[in-house]
Amino acid sequence: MPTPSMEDYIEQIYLLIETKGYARVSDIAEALQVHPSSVTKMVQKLDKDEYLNYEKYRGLILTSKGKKIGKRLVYRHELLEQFLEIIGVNKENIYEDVEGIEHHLSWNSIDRIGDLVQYFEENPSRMEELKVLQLNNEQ
Ligand SMILES: [Mn+2]
Repeated sequence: MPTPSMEDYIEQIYLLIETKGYARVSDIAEALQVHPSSVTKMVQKLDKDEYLNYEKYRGLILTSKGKKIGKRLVYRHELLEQFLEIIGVNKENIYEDVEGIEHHLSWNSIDRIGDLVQYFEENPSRMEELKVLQLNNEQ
């Protein structure tokens, strides 16, 4: 099992490869706001644990294990953003809140949150009821 920090790296590497086609150490450092030497260290660990293959001058590619996990981590992040948006969390809090909770929920909880998101998407009138309730609570 990857640690929370490893999950952050795998998630960002997956996103970078998906959007740019490649993930350089400098891009990962920028995305995660860390020093490039920390990235190199972590990338070596991820290579050792077979999440990716890293060659100093040729860059890195995710293994099938790394891709599979990366995809799930990106899905989890996006699902939690959708969830917080549905329950009415202010837009400016959503990204940071997801970064704070995403590593600490079981996949069981993620799946049940997925059901709830689907439930609200399929029943927009319930979403309206929730908004009315929230407006009443704010008064
Ligand atoms: Mn994330």
